[in-house]
Amino acid sequence: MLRIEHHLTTDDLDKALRRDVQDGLTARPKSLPPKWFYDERGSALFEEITRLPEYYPTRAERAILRRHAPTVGRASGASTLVELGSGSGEKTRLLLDALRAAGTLERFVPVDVSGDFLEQAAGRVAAEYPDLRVRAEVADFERHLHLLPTDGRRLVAILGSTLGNQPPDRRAAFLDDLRGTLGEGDSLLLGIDLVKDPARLVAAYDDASGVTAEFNRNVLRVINRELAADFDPAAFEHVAVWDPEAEWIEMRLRASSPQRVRVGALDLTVDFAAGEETRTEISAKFRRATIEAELERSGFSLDHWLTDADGDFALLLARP
Ligand code: AVJ
Repeated sequence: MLRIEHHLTTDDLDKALRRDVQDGLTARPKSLPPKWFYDERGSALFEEITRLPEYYPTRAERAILRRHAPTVGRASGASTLVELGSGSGEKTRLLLDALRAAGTLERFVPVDVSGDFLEQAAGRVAAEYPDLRVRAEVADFERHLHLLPTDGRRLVAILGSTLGNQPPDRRAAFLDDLRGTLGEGDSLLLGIDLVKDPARLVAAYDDASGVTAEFNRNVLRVINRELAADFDPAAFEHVAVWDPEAEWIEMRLRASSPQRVRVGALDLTVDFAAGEETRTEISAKFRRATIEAELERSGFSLDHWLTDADGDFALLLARP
């Protein structure tokens, strides 16, 4: 049984993109938010990234779930799995199966900004789990948490270290907001990538076959198409650097020669100096003590800390 709720119109998305591009390309240093990577091509490139030998997070998180999903299922006792960010793959199924085995599963609520992607993914889950009520929510979980269903015992999953793409202040605001929407009996399942050897971290974001570079440049193609811009993606080099103080990976696009770019829909002309870098993503890496403190500050307490055999990634279960 499948229902799709729309909280975002194409007009909302268009406005948000315009604002982000206007603000980001007139700021110093220039930046663009990572959420605009994910059009159809960008989503396919991300899927390809998750299969790269260098990109360990997806495999590590899947290994944790293969081993510990039953613990999560029993400990949460949830009737509703709310998945913030695309819920299409094996990880979602491992959680659904665990909740079904625990005897509590009734409903699945996948939430994503990309309506087409969500419809397809939710449709597949609904077909595979005929007894499950699937209610897909096309929404921006930074803004629409209060619109999600509140009945039943909920397990809110944020997998893939998605939380790490937000800077610390926005992350805190988001966790506060999430805490405010959860009640007694609900729980939070958070997948986070852990601090490790910088060489491995950089390799995960600068793979030898150049898939991440194409993924990074894809934001320029999205802006070209949606906002009538004339970026030459080939004139921008992919850069991935580890910031040891902030403990995050930063992806940037470096203009290899001076570029003048016209963004028609904004009536904006932007100049890039040779070598100038535009930040396109941060991907924070965590330590147990710091994420535990962040969660506590927002009113969550940590119940389970689950890692893969190599200690690369952690899945944590917390309660309000
Ligand atoms: C899975 C969305 C969190 O930060 O690892 C992968 C996306 N960016 N390679 C991450 C990403 C570059 C990503 N998230």
